[in-house]
Amino acid sequence: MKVCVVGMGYIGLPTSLMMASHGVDTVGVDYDASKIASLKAGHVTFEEEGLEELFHDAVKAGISFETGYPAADMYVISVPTPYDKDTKKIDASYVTAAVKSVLKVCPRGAILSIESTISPGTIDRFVRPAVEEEGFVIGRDVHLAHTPERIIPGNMVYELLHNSRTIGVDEPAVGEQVKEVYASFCQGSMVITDIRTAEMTKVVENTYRDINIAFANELAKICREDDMDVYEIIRIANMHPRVNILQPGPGVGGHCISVDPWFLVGDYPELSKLIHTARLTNDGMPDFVLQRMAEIMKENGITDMSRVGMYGLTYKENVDDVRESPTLQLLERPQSEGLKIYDPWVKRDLVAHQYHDLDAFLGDVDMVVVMVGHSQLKEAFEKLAGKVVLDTRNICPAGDKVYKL
Ligand code: SAJ
Repeated sequence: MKVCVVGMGYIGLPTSLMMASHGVDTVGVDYDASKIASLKAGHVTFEEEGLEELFHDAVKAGISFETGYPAADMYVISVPTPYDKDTKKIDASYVTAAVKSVLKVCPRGAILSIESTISPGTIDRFVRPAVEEEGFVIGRDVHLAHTPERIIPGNMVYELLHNSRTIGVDEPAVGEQVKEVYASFCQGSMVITDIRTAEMTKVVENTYRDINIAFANELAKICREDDMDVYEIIRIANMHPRVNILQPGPGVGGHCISVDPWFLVGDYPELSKLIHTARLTNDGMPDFVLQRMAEIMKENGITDMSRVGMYGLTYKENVDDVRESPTLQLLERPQSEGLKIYDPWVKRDLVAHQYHDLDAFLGDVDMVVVMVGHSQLKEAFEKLAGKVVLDTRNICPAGDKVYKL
């Protein structure tokens, strides 16, 4: 079976490489010519543990990269699904545009599988009508599937191999065909279900995590109020066999957990109060960090914001992805004016007062706010000696001037 993966982004690229390196005849497509040129020249387009090696294996196995859509038996559509920040509803236009492009070239009987995260009901509301508008009969001319990804940035290669998967289809026989493609590399179990269940399950998984993190963040605030150690409390509570609380932090970023719960709030505003509150709690964490910074600055007689530095600009540790990152959220607040910024994973200039050298950055600040727990810092805590530190990730060893959330 020939597979065409549409969209060479954070999910499409590793998925296509995994298929190709496990013997599937695979083409990776993206309309961004510069991305395809760089892949053809032998460069991966983002940093991720194990991705280079996987890329070389896939190239050796014969993967090709194109800007045009080829004829294939199965299309895995992995394009962005942004959401409207005001209405909280999904913008399915990239998905429907990709589907329409595929329909121009796909042979009769091809499978079109949406790998992007979509809000529940998107396939019924947007994809089916788009296919029918082009004169195709679903189930006869083409088949639809939804195969939502589950991999976590920072551990994508391992999780692609080992996570279980959900395959949503209209017809079980099509599910078996899709399963065969993923079985080329996936060692986890694969569940075949209907499309709506697959859509909903994916969003539910990320919403569950968002609510759990919001609970941890709320506990951090409660514990701060009366000077209790939230980390110790969570550590002990988690020793209970049925308790598993996540960690508080400076907020929730990334393009998944901070976005997907809004799909449910946007579509079911009256029925999603808990989900909504959790979102607001997590989105409010950058303000809580600013409040903590103000208290700590006052206590240490620091009055000049330009003597304070934020360590970390990405949405979490050891990735180069800055989408919706808590640091970027915090920098939108007027109180952040003057802050200095450094992140070893962000090579381009993204924000004002950004440094590209840790020592130069530390040389210019008296206080460091640890926003991301990159390994670089974990291996160099001694460099923070003499600084006032606000450690929002609970990674720094205890010290006189080390404050927690
Ligand atoms: N975070 C905390 N405390 C924690 C865990 C995370 O504050 O205890 C923060 C992180 O720092 C980050 C944000 O939450 O800012 C999200 O990070 P994450 O590592 O929890 O998740 P993502 O967004 O990288 O990946 C998630 C994963 N979903 C689940 O674990 C349910 C991944 O499996 C999905 O494939 C991915 O979303 C996606 O693409 O949907």
